[in-house]
Amino acid sequence: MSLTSVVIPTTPFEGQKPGTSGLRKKVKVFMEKNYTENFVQCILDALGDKLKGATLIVGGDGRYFSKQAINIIIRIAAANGVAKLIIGQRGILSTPAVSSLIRTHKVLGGIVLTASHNPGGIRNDFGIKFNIENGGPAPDSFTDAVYELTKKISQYKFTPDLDCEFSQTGTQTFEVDGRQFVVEVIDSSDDYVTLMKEIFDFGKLKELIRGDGSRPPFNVLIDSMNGVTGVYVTRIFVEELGASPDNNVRRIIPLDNFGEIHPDPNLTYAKDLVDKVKDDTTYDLGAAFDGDGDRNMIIGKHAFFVTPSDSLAVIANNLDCIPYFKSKGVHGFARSMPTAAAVDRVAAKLGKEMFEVPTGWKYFGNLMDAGRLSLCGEESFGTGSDHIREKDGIWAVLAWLSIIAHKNMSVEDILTEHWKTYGRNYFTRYDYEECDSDDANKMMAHLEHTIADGAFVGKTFTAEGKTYKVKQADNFSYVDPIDKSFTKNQGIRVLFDDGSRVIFRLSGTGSSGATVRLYIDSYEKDNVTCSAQTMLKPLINVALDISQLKKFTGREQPTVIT
Ligand code: G16
Repeated sequence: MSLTSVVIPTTPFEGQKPGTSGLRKKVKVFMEKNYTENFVQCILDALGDKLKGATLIVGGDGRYFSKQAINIIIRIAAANGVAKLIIGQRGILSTPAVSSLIRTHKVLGGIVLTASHNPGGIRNDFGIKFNIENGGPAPDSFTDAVYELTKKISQYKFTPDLDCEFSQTGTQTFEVDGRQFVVEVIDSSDDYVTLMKEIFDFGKLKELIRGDGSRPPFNVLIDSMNGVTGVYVTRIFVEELGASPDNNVRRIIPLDNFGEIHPDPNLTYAKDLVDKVKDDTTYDLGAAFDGDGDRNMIIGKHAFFVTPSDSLAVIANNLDCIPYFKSKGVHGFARSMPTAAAVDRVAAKLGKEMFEVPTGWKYFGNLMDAGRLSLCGEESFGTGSDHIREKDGIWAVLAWLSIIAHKNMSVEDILTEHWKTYGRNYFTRYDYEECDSDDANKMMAHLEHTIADGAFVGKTFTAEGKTYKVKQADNFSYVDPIDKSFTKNQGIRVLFDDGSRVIFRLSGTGSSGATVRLYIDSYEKDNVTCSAQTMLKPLINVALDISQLKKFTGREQPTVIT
């Protein structure tokens, strides 16, 4: 049957400005008449002439409203001359899997339906982001263009009678306006599993998890937090590596409301996992992922916590345990600005280039494409390499298991050995979620004003008997070394003369209100086994003093401490 597209008049919505990683709003906002349609049309318009005849990947973490959004995308894409959509079965694709598929199939890009670690369900969040040809999140220049289009959109193209099933794999062909339009529904995990098998030695990992003649099974507890990784965890950990479906994995069925939990792998929202690993001392490693599978948290026996900054440094120091890097070689390392500088010390020792970029995975892409970056990470529980252009939760756990298999050491011993070699960057992050936006903006303005005072550099602050002298203070900006694009206002940094730092930023991933993030980082050469909260207390008090955070936000305590 030949289908005909129509043009539907619409009017702009305010606030369709993508944040750190795509547009994230309450589900009810996306459900408003034409809201999703407008945004999807603007993404396609921003692609310009390249769109006609192109192929796009579509999928996401399966959260509430995903199926409706995919139906909208199918009908708009067909009407706009897209030749083919490759969709994950039931709309399910993790964010790393989308990145991999874009690269494997060499297509124009992908539309990812997720609000990542934000809660899902009808009362919570939905999100849409676009990933470009290299597999990575679209750069600011693209998302800015989309935003400009959303402010003046007056119509979108739609194929109302196009009904397309995506619950089963297979290829469907339609004729729309006399052109062929193909939808290929693929298995959600095949491509990703193949990629992981190319990167890691699955035989060795299986021996670790199942045990062999020389050592007992290494007991893991992998927690998908009811998010999309359940599909991949089942394939990789249970079917390929022989983990027990009863004892080694949990919450592996993706639910559209994540079972009413906050699918964010940190010590607060993954406390359940932390408690289990603490209580059951047979567990050697626990790991959790977020809703769309790009974040990860690693804990060792007795729930020994590995900060994401340390995780990155340890992986950097042990890349020779991973076959992929042995064959491809190791180029530079990178981290986002608020991430503690532990990896910088590894880069210095190994003689690798080191980059410090703004918060957001999109800032790593150009460096990887230019062959200057192999491994990078962020304090926000993101770790990944140039195998794709997104951070990758499952990859990070497989990297850790490869290191453990190679060194035959516990997570804690690996960390302790690392700190003895390099010293330790003590790090903590305080999040003050859902603050009033005006209050948060006033606090940031106060900080801008404070650091602009010529007398601020050189000033001293004392808390609990420790004195810190300001060496440098700025609002972080970045010039991309490859395309020279300039990004400013990326967070207020106060650097002290002993190497400690405090950083203030507003989150770019929330859907309402403002989240203030306070990052604290301090380096110790020898004193490496203290509690981070004790060690950093004076610096935290200095940060609260400089920012006047309690006065501006009315908050006595953070909502999340990492
Ligand atoms: C997203 C980006 C990350 C970034 C994080 C920061 O994470 O992909 O690169 O570090 O946001 O979040 P915020 O702006 O809230 O500090 P995700 O996992 O939400 O896609």
